[in-house]
Amino acid sequence: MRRAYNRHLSKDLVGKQVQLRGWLYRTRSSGGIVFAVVRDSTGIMQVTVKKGSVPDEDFDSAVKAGIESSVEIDGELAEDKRAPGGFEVRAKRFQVAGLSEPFPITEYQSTELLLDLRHLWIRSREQTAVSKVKAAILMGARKWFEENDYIEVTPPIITAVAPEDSTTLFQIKYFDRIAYLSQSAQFYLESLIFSLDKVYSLTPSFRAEKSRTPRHLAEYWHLEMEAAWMDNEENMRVQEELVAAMLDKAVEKCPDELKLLKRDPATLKRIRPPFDRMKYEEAMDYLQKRGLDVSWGSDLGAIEERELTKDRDMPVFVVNYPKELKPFYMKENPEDPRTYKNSDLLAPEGFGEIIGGSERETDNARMIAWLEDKGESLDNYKWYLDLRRYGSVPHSGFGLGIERIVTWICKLDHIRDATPYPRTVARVYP
Ligand code: NSS
Repeated sequence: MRRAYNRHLSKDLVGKQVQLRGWLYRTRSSGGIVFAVVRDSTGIMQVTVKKGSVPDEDFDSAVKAGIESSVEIDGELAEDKRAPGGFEVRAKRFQVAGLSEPFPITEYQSTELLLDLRHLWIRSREQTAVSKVKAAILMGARKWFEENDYIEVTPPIITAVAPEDSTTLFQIKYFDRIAYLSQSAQFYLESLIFSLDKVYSLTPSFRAEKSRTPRHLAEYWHLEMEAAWMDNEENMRVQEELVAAMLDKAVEKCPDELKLLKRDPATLKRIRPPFDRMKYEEAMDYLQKRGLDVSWGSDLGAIEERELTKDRDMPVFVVNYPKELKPFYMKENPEDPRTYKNSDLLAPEGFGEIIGGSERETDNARMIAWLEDKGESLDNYKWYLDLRRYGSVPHSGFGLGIERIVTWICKLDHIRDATPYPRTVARVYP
C-alpha cells in the first residue's frame, strides 16, 4: 500500500485503501469508537477507529495515544460531511510508532512559553505554513536569478570587515586574533562581479542589535545581489521584478497556507512593477504634514516607515538618502551631492523596509577618507579598495531580508515568527 499525504486524499480515492503516517492532532473516544485527527506535512485528516474493525490491541492503542503521538494507519477513504475537509479514513490498522508524553503546549499559552518550547511549537499549523511560504519565495527568487543569468556564489561568513554599522558587529575569537560574523556578503559579491558579472548569494547575516523591536533579529537570512555595469535605476528594476517573482511563487505554491495566515493571495497577485519612487526629501515632507517630528537628516525607523506605507498596497522605493544616514560604499548622487544614489524598498500596509540597495562608490580617495574618519583600520579594507584599482567598473547591488519579506507576506506581528529559531537579544535557546 502506498503512503498517502492528507492533501492528496480526495474524491478519486474514495473507497480505496490508503496508508497515512502522521501525528495525532486531536483525539477523542466515545464508546467503541475513537475519532482521531491526524496531521502530516500537508494538512489534517479525520480517522475513525472502530472497535471490531481493527485488531483489539490496535483499538487499545488508539484509545491510549495522546496528541502528538506518531501513528501509522491503514484504512479506507470515505466521504463524510462532518469531517474537516469532508473526508475521513476508516481504520483497519492503527499502529503507534512513538507514544507522546502529555504535550506541554495547550490552547492558550504565553509568548514566552511558546518561545521556550519553540522546538515543539514549530509543529503548529501557522509555523508550518510560514515555513512553506518561505520555501516558496526562495524558490521564486532562485528561479528568477537563474532565468536572468545570475550566478549563485558562496561568500564567507567569518570576516574582518564591517559593511554596515560597526556597532552591530558580533565579535568572535578567531584562533589568535579577532574576527566578526558577517553583516552582509556585499564586499565579497562586489569582488566576484569581475569574473562573473552578475552574482547573488543567500547567507546568514548577523547584527548585534541591542534594541528589541518586532523587525530585528540578531541572525537573519540575507539574499544579496551584485551586478557589474549597473546603475541604481536598473538596480531598482531588478528589485521590483525579483519581489514580484517571489510573490508569484508564494501565491502559486501556497494559496491555502496564505489563507490560513489570513493573507488574501489576491492582494499579492496585484503587486506588479513598477513600484513608486519617492525621494527621501519627499518622504520628509509627507511625514511632516502628518505631524511627525522629522527633518532633513532624520533616520526612517519603524514609526516613520509605517506612516509612509500604511495606506499603500504596493511597495515603494525611498531614494537618495542623506549621506550621514548611510554607509561609505554608496555612490554620491551627482544631482544632489548631499545624498547617495541609493534606495530602500518599503513593503506596504505599514510593514516597512525589506531591501537596502545602492550604486557603489568607485572613488577610493572618498572611501579612504570616510574609513579614516571613523577610525577603521585600513589594513582590513585593503583588498576591498584593490577592487577600484584593477579595472574598476560601475556597479550596484542590494540586500533583501528574507524574514522581513516573510513577515510582510504572512502578515506576522513579529519577525521572530518568520523563522523557526529566532535569535534575539534575549534568546539563543532552543
Ligand atoms: O543593512 S542593510 O540595509 N544593507 C546591507 O546590508 C547591504 N550591505 C546589502 C547589499 O547591498 N548587499 O540590510 C539589508 C536588508 C534590510 O533591508 C533588511 O531587510 C534586512 O537586510 N535586515 C534585517 N533583517 C532582520 N533583522 C535585522 N537585524 C536586519 N538588518 C537588516
